[in-house]
Amino acid sequence: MSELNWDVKRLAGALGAEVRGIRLAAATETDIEGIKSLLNDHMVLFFPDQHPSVDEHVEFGRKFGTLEGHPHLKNPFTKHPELFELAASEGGIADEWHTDLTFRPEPSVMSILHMVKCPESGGDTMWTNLCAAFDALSPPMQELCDGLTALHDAQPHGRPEQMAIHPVVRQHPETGRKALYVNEHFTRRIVEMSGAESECLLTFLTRWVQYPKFTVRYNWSEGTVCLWDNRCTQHFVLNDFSTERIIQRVTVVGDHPEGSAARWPAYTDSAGRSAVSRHDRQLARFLKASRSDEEASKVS
Ligand SMILES: O=C(O)CCC(=O)C(=O)O
Ligand SMILES: [Fe+2]
Repeated sequence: MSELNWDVKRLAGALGAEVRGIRLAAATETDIEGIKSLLNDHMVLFFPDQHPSVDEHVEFGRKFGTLEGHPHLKNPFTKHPELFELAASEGGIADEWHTDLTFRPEPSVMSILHMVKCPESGGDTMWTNLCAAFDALSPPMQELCDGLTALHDAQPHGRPEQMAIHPVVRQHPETGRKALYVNEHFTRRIVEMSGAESECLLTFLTRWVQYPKFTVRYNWSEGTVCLWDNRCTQHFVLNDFSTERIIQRVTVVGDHPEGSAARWPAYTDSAGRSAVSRHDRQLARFLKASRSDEEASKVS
């Protein structure tokens, strides 16, 4: 079936669309191209009444690229190491705004989620459009952010030693749009600023992306499949439910976030020792380790 025959309903001003009239388990190559194009327009897509089996879900995911397991979540589906299940009754409600896995050098490109069991009420998920959030900043703030990079770590997963540095403004490889690429869950520090300045700017930016007009909120029904572009969105689960909520997810492997190069050196290079220098230690350690890795790769 061609994209033209699908019923596409935009859900909010900023992002999100519900799509009917296609059975994902039977998606052809043309359908997949149509879905990719819709995803570039809407950033998050919802396909109600799909109810895919685990095999169908994994097969559908593979049509978008190589799949990866979650680095830190145990997976009950041993047959499919790429699929993980999140049962909220066993902890793990993602109620901080985040882009998935930004503590990795190549955070995932896309996730495909199947809502298996809805709570009796509540448990909606929200997404925010990081390009709209960037576009709405004033020109001086855009210019400042576009020359900065930030350190991300996996502290929320109990793995603070897993870190990566990404541009604060990321350019989407397909649409060319600029996205504000910092999140309250994983982003720790602006590399080129002092700890105090970084805290101030990150607090502003990570709250700015949560401004309601950049978001969509989705109320699930069982059997809905959702795809989101992890390069230009963040998401947040409402922790307002008490009965079981189960999702299953597959994740398409990541790409390297591209953006403007840092216009200033890392702040720790020029910082003197002071009472606040302890805030710079994590960054200094990561930069030192990355530089010795670079030197080693030049030698070998
Ligand atoms: O449960 C959800 O709605 C989304 C959970 C989440 O953050 C994720 O799957 O990355
Ligand atoms: Fe997530």
